[in-house]
Amino acid sequence: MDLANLRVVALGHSSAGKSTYLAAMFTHLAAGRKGFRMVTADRGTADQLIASGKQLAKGVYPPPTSRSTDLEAGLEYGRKELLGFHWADYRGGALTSSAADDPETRKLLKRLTRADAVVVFADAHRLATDPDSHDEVRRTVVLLHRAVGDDQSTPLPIVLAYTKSDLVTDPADWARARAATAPLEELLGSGGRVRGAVVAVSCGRSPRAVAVPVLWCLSTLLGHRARQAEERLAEAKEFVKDLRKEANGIDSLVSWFKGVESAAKRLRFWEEELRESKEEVAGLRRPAQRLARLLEREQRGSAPPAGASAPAVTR
Ligand SMILES: Nc1nc2c(ncn2[C@@H]2O[C@H](COP(=O)(O)OP(=O)(O)O)[C@@H](O)[C@H]2O)c(=O)[nH]1
Ligand SMILES: [Mg+2]
Repeated sequence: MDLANLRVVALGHSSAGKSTYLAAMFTHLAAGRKGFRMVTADRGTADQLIASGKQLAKGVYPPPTSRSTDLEAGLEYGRKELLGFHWADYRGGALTSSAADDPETRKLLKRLTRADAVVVFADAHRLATDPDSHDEVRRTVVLLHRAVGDDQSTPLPIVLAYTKSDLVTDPADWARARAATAPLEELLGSGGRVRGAVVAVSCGRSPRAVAVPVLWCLSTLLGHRARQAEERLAEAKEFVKDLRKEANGIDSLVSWFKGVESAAKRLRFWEEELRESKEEVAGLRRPAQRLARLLEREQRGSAPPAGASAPAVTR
């Protein structure tokens, strides 16, 4: 995992609402929130996203396009770039084809095995009304198992975003939609490296939770890196403390005599480690805490109405 180049895969059937989401999310975060700001070097794309974001705020949806929207973006804290990510959007094809040799499926599988985070877009309205959409959910679960893979050392944030939640008002419809996605919600709560979240999103005039899916991914990964740095710092402190006791003239002489590395030399190494990890922690701790707080704020009221089984959010 490289915090400057995180790979986020957006998965969802065509017309699930991926492009609309991207515009709403980017517009919301590019305006700046609690010291964080989303930026992109690609001015053309930024202008386009913000133009559709502004239309969305008026209740005007962009026409559906089959084009997939990719975005290279960063999240700034203060004026400094904190992390960078690539948002890759996957259209329907690979979700409906079960042939593993289909080129689009193969490409998607490759992307998924390398993904740092995945956002699954599921059209809540369609799930409630069209039984054909249920097969897609099952297929998504199969694909996601590939993303989870065997490597257990890094967390994998996976968000299930129910889109068009403004169109689903009847609790019975929500129950139907959530029953259909139960296998997916189960995977999200399955533990291991999976850090699952379930969110009801709406992008129109009364936007809901538009920042949550992306912030969940970024905050989970940043938090993990910050904890790793804290652990490294604690380890370096211990070593330095012990080695300071050991490093003296006699130790140097004995080590030289035995032909082993002296405590003084190891001390120099661990002092350098200590300095580096102090610097790393200083750069990560505060932004990670702040980002977690921003996520918490944006998450309020974002859980979908209760459905079949799984918990709304798992950590
Ligand atoms: N009511 C409602 N409709 C939405 C919402 N998001 C997307 N849509 C509709 O879904 C259509 C397809 O969305 P799009 O983002 O192009 O889907 P994509 O193929 O997954 O990128 C849009 O043209 C809108 O009409 C939403 O939050 N609420
Ligand atoms: Mg699209």
